[in-house]
Amino acid sequence: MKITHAAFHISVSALSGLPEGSSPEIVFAGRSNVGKSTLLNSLTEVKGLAKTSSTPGKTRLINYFLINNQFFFVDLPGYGYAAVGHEQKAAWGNLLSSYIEHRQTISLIVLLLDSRHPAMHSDRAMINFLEFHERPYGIVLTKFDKLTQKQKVQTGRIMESCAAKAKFIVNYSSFSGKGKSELLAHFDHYIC
Ligand SMILES: Nc1nc2c(ncn2[C@@H]2O[C@H](COP(=O)(O)OP(=O)(O)OP(=O)(O)O)[C@@H](O)[C@H]2O)c(=O)[nH]1
Ligand SMILES: [Mg+2]
Repeated sequence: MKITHAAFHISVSALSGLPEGSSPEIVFAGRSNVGKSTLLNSLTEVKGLAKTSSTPGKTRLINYFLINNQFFFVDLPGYGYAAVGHEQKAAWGNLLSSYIEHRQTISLIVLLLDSRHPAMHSDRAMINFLEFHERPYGIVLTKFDKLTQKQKVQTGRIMESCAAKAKFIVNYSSFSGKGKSELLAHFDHYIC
């Protein structure tokens, strides 16, 4: 897949505000600060399209970006962000889980895991959730540029033992562009 056009479409804070129609959606999910928004900017090559920050909790809404006037990339708020209150956390959790479980137009969920700590409790819970609801998902291991050789081997072993139903696992660096063409090639299978 080649991305020729990318534009912000809409931000929503409730399921009732989601776009109508049948355009397919590729959704980026993962813990806060794992690099979802940065990956979206790297894939589209539009700097600042999705807002990024070194402080966790930057993305607070479900953000839709229209790609090639054909389908959506969806940037989600991260889970596991400690600095928001319990109530806010529960509200986000409910919104995100309902969205992922029920939204018919989702064609693929891209679960981003930090390649240095790929199997944290919240990530395993997310993988179990996706597998239980039989949602199609693939994994991107982010910030691969930060790994030592030893960590690369360890991460590979850990990933073999969880995420049995993942359609793909891609090692990614938004900074170097590693994994980009591989990931875009996977997307071809989910967008007709
Ligand atoms: N070294 C390195 N840093 C990265 C990479 N991708 C993202 N980062 C950094 O990670 C931090 C968080 O990036 P974001 O894209 O805002 O993370 P997010 O997952 O969207 O975070 P929330 O919106 O809070 O859920 C930023 O400081 C990025 O510069 C990468 O591939 N390599
Ligand atoms: Mg973000």
